[in-house]
Amino acid sequence: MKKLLTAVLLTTTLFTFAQQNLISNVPNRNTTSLNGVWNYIIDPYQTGFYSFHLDQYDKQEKAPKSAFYSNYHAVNKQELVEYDFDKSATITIPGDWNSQVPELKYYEGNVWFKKSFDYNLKDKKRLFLYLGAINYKADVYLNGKKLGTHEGGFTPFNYEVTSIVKPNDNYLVIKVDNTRHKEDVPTVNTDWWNYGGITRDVTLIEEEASFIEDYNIQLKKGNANSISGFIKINNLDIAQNAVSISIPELKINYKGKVGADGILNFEIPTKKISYWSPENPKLYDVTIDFNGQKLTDKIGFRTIATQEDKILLNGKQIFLRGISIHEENAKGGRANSKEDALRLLNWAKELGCNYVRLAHYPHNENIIREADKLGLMVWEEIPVYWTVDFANKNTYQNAQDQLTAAITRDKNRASIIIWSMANETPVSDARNTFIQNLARHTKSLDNTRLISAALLTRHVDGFGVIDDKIGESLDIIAFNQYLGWYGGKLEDAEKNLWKTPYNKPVVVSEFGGDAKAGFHGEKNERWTEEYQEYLYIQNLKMIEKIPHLSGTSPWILVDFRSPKRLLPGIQDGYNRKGLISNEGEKKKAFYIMQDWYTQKKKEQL
Ligand code: GCB
Repeated sequence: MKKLLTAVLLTTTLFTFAQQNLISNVPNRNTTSLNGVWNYIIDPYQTGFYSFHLDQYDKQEKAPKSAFYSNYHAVNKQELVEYDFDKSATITIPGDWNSQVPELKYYEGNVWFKKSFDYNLKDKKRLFLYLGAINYKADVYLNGKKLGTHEGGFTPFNYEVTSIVKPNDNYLVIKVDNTRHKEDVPTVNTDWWNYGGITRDVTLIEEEASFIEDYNIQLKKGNANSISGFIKINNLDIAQNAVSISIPELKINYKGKVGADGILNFEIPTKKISYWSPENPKLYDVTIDFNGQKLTDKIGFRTIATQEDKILLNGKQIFLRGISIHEENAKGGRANSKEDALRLLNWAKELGCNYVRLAHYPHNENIIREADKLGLMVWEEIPVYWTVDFANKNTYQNAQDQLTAAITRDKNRASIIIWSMANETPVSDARNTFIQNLARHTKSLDNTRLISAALLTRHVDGFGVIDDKIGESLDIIAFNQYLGWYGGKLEDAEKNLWKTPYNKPVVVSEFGGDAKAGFHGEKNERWTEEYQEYLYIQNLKMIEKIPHLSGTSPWILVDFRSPKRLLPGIQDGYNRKGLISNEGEKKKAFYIMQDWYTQKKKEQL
């Protein structure tokens, strides 16, 4: 058997499978989890990827045994093999390596991961490997065959593995590289930890020969009494093209036929919808039936729009009582599970929020689904952060691909009201074109939601001016400002006036300052809870007066790890702008914000 395996391995011609269209609604499909214990090999010199003369193994015709994805084992005692996954250390997947392996805390480089599994795929069925997110670059191999390479640390991707999987002893090998590069998205400089690894779920999805790949079921833009969208079938057999959508509570039982292109566009007039909102996070049971294959979901219906400088949810003006959140567990490490999501979102609820800004990249699907259930509106963002390489076409394509994947995954979630293109990007022609193109692309994929970006401002003649040109392409003018932290005097906060040429809703997407929980002093002593508390009091006095103000999402819910925050005894590798510490202690400013939101809520009623 071993000999046979070796022969097969040595004669395998490598073939790279193109990345496939993204399959959506994975949690409700027929799946097998590959989460759990995996073996890993730290490979800073990429010894398992290149020969000693730097020939890339997976570009060669045959997979040599020294390529780690061959997962080779010596067949006799004399043979030279210099790696062994099965004898290597183990790690929990999903999970970043920095918080799990002390020696990898600061590591930025290559690590190989291996999981073995059995899978009995019945005749005529198809199997897909779905990777929730890998930071940053992944080379994926199954049974020695390359499935593909993926870049971008926060969005899902999948490959078909029908012809490769076998009943026993499959080995999935993934090389993960979190080295930062100027042209990547994000670029080399960020104020968050570069957690490396397979940070979200790894899942096998079993499907029929032709199946429901994706769908969009939402209210039609501008019509609160019409549900519209599309259903997309993978590998349609035109003789069997009937599809139905049922929403029993709305007495909807729609039947339609998929076109030769595999797509059915539909529109279903309906009445008496109980609209999704923070007060009423109603989700309807929806079932799509395609040739007896049933795919279920829970979908909320709501409209979101702007009218001059107002944000209207279901036609009614709302104020976004928000908070910014990083995808990190209080004690460090990437958050991923439903429990992680609930911890963060329940804190946001306690603060009085009806809205969360999920910064600075698409978060995991669990948190979006929990926000749907809890009635929290969501801003979802891609990591076009600070100074990405705006003039570079590949960088643009990468950003657009990340946006497409996020929208494909999350477009049926009522909670998402805003897609954000960027954060604090420096104005230039190349940057303007980059963001305008992203804005156009977003609207072409989803014209039902609002778009925004967190902008920077200018100071002219004693005014803060919010006049970034790309505001023309946005529905919501959002900006970050740090009065009393990076500049400006808190005592004079109320004297700081703002103006904007845009008659659009304005959202303060960030403000705040650091405090070390438990560190007390005078209100003018930096890093104390009292300083942060005073900063919030004074900023809110100023923010109240901002024209067209429609919401705030202070920076940030919880202290988070950042390699840029080095002050000993205070920061120790953490950005301390959290209203809650990484130990879960609420700081004084938490209660200032909570009171303000209580007040705002009363004003809304
Ligand atoms: C910002 C950034 C955010 C930083 C924050 C800070 O403007 O958008 O990512 O963490 O400031 O603490 O400086």
